Amino acid sequence: MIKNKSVNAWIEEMKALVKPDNVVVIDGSEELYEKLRAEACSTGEMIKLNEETLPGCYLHRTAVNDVARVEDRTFICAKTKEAAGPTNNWMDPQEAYKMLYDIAKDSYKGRTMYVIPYSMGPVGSEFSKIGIELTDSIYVVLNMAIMTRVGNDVLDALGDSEDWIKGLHCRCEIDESKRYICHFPEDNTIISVNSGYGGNVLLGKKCFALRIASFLGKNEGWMAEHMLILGLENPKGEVKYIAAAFPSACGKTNLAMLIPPEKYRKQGYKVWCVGDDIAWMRIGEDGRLWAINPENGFFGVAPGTNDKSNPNALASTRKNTIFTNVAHDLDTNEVWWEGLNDNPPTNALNWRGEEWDYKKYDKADKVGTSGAHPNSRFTAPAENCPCISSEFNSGKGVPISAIVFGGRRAKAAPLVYQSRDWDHGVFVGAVMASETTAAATGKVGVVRHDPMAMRPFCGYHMAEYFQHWLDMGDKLGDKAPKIFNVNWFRLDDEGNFMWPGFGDNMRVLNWILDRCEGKVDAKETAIGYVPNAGDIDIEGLDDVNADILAELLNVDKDVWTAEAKDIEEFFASTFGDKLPAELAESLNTLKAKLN
Ligand code: GTP
Ligand code: SPV
Ligand code: MN
Repeated sequence: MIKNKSVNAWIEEMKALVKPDNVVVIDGSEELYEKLRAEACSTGEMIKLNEETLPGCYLHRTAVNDVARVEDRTFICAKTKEAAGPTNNWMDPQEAYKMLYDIAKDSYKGRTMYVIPYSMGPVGSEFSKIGIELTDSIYVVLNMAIMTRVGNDVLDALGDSEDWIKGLHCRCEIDESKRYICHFPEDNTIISVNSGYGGNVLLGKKCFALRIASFLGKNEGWMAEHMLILGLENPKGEVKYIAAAFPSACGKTNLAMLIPPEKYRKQGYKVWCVGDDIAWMRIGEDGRLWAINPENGFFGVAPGTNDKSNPNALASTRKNTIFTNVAHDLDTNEVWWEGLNDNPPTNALNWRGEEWDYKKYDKADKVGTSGAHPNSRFTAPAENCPCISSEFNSGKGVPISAIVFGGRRAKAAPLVYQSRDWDHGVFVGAVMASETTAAATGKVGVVRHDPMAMRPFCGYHMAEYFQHWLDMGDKLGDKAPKIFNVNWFRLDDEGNFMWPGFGDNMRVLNWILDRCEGKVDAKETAIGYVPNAGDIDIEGLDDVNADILAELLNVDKDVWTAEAKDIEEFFASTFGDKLPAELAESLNTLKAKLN
């Protein structure tokens, strides 16, 4: 059925290893998907939800020990440890293959091998890249069918080419102690064993589109980034595009689908979503930076999504969506999660599939007592999104005016600031830090350095990645996007968010675009340009007055002196003398300006 020789040869090799009972090539047809859905429902792997209120929607529960990315079990198996760099786990490729093949051996016995030909990016676009994922999970097939472009036309576009990414996924026994997510950047290969959760097994996403693609991008002169892409349309109908990198569960999906405050809507402002998680960016013929979203759907955080915080995301999940690890309302056969509304179901199963009493919910023990897991997710087709950009399927991408970094910082980072220039912007991205979230296993709420929100996703030495950013800036010259940093998560002394966030983040995006167009002045501080009082519109905000805004924009000398010390320690202990000189210089400038 598959004509490509290199693909066939690899499938034969993998069949001999994992020994499936049979092989099914995913052709992209609705008939085949329908058959697989029916099979998954018959085995209990998926539950069909209320066809009237949630047509085409399903619920899936992963194993209780398998609910998030496993960063400590994720490896970059480059030839040398040095090539993987200080921020990645490393394993020798030969040792890794041997270990993984021992685990994978015979693991498809009694199971079917599904062959998923998929394209990251519109099929046939110059920007796009093709992968083949082998999996023994129908859940993975059906998720990949939403998240990527899958089927025969991908094989047609591939033709005889040997330029494609291998991905082997084996569920095995979902044994945590043998769970490994391994990347072989020099072989264009990904192997994932003993997991069935999203980012560990939907190999087109973090594994390919970030870890492998970042390595390809460095070698080929482009960028693969953990960024949303949005278009902001002004009342004149002009659309300007912004790409923003925030760590996992720090607001990318929400910002990408933002609905402007009423006052702005009335004037004619609109936000269009191009992507909510990953951007591939190249320099176009005009010398500007152009971006595509390589994905075809949203694998979004469910908790907190509601018709006020993110109506567009909620609307995207009302049909043909797969829900993972949310609560199941047995009365209505619908789904529920914390923050959806104030009416938790009274006859429901929690994310583990146990009878659940919402009255026992304890905020301090979300994993133990909540209906939905804090990292429960929806997999929704991008085409469902009411604000999907008309450029979403454009093979050419969209031109980026501004790059925005951001994270969860209770104190240090102000609401928004602008870097002095591109190189300083690379520093601003490199010194990002954020509180950890439920998107990865491990402790939640600990501040860690997460440069460019790429710490878990950069497929090579991060100091070289910084250098690649600097090199891209040299090539872009005066056509480079302007670089900013935002923080929606600043807390007051009582621990409340000081900024309303969500739709009101539009007020900050407006300042950012005004800066890009040279329409507004700013105040120079030690860390960069901060808005002048009065240039962030707070009209109509109940909880933000001029004093609170001043506090939100304040760059505290003591806090930043401590921050500079912490950055210095991070740079020295992590990168040593591999740190590009431009970043060391920016740090010196920061220290000098603080004095
Ligand atoms: P990944 O899919 O893991 O990469 O996450 P993401 O970056 O797309 O994050 P998402 O938009 O799903 O938001 C994660 C959490 O942050 C949700 O609980 C949101 O409610 C919350 N959040 C998003 N935007 C804001 C904001 O502007 N202010 C506040 N306070 N919370 C926000
Ligand atoms: C993230 O953790 O950044 C996600 C979800 O987008 S996952 O696909 O699991 O990586
Ligand atoms: Mn993400």
